[in-house]
Amino acid sequence: MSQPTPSANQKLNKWVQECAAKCKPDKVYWCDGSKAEYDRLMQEMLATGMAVPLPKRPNSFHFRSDPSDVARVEDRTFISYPQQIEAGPTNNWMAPDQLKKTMNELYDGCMQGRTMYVIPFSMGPVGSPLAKIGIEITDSPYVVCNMHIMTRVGTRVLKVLGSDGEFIPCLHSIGAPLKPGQKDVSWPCAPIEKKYISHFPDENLIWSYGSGYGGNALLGKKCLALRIASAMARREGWMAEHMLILRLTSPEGRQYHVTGAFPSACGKTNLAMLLPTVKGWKVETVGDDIAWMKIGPDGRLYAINPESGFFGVAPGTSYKSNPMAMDSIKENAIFTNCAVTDDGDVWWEGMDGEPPAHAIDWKGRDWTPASKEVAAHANARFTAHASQCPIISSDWEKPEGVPIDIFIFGGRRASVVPLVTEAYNWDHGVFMGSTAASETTAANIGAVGNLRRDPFAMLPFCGYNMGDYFAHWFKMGDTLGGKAPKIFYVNWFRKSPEGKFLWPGFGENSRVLKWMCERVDGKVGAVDTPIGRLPRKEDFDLEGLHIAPTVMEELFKVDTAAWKAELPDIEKHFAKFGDRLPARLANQLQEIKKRLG
Ligand code: SAT
Ligand code: MN
Repeated sequence: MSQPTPSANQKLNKWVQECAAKCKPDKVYWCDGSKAEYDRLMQEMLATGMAVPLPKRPNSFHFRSDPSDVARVEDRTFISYPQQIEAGPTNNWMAPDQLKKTMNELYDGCMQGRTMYVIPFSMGPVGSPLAKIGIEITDSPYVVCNMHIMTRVGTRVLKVLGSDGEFIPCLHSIGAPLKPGQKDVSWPCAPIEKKYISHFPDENLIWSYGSGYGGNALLGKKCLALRIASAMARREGWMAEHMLILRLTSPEGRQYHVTGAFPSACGKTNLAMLLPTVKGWKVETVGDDIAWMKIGPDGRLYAINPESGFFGVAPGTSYKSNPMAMDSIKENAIFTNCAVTDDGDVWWEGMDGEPPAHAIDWKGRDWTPASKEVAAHANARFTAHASQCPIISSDWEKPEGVPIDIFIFGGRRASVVPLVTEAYNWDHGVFMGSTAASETTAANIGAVGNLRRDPFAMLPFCGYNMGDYFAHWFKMGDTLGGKAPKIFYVNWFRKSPEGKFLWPGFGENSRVLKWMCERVDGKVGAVDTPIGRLPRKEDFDLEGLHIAPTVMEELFKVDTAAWKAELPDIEKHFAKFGDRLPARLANQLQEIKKRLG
């Protein structure tokens, strides 16, 4: 029934055997990563009705998930150390023994009637000194196809692994065994209370059960590349961050590399693929979600994108907001939970042009513009290979990565926070990152407009106590010394008292990036304020943009009273970390208090 193992790695073969004995699949299949394999699995999913063909987009397919399985499940995500304090105040915790016992009961026979796929994958270019190898075991062919796009999959990874290489075991099951003769549904999964997305950082181990969607199931992404990798990075002296990576080139041909951390719904993918409006400047994309960074032989920080594709939010993506993303998904793409039009294309809210007169919505029902519900789920996604992005950097797969000049943090704030602020120094920058906050949108839980602190945009992704994570940032800064990237905080979302966005955003954000680059080179000055350094009016390039001087004043306004009013919330936020809060952060809070007077 099952293939002989193509792996020379005893440890891996033993683990695969153990998983098969536990999950009891009908057969075991080792993925080779070939196009033929991808095509064959897609054909099988078309045959069962799980995949819907999209004649308008060559080699592209649409999937509808179960309405209960549409996003990451943060409540069901666990960081499991023997001691709860190691998971810290921001993570769900359960002791490893208890969690494994519960999950082993669920895994028992969970793949009956299904195939167990073994996916060898590399996060980072295969063989890169920054790359890590994972092996995902899954019973979802949809997961296999997505992993083909999002990671480097197949036999070439087993070659690098060799007989004694290290790998991160990632066990995944949708948790829906089939009895003999039982008919399958188009998106099998387990009910919410049986879903577990579990991480055992001490063992570099991931166990996921019950969901087939996104970060719950594509285990290379948030589980490995952020939660497990952040814990590894701390032990090994590097950084795993929830950051986009881009390259800017000035008219003179000087290159700058930028990474940026933003909470969800702040336009990270849009920024990663921005088309600059500022004259003569060029942007290339390196990554849109995750950066792994390590200090290179010259003492600078180098970043790779561990992924090889984009798993982007579809609604709101258009030729206006992100033309390069639109061009990346013309073919060879997977769509999930979008609407499907009568002529065989996908559609979502916020796409260019008129809505279709009729479509099938993400739940498979008839939809017209008069329908009360949205056609595409708010977290509908596209999966596309990074090489399909027209502005992907020629160096996006450079094994040693690209040298980082600038870190950006940010959030969505209608008031208080100016368009851009430069940190006084590394410690102040860490303070900015650790207090990063965003107003909740419809895509978040909680009341719309509430302020949610999301330190370094890592709140759902830090694989250990976040107080220790802050300390790790200080340690990295100490090692980098004068070669550390400069740190900035941005807010594209400030509004007028009438509720209108003050800054046009999108391509115009290149003006802010240009100012940052000129600060790196010491070409322009800045104004010192209690909250950090702001641009001088005369240095900020507004050529070709019609924006009233009063609006610019508002964008650069430092409202001292409003900042003072935020301090108690920051104190409360820091207090959560108890004695794991680095003294240097408490000190930064005192400093800003003093500066605000
Ligand atoms: O579903 S994912 O975790 O991959 C995407 C996201 O939530 O950012
Ligand atoms: Mn993300």
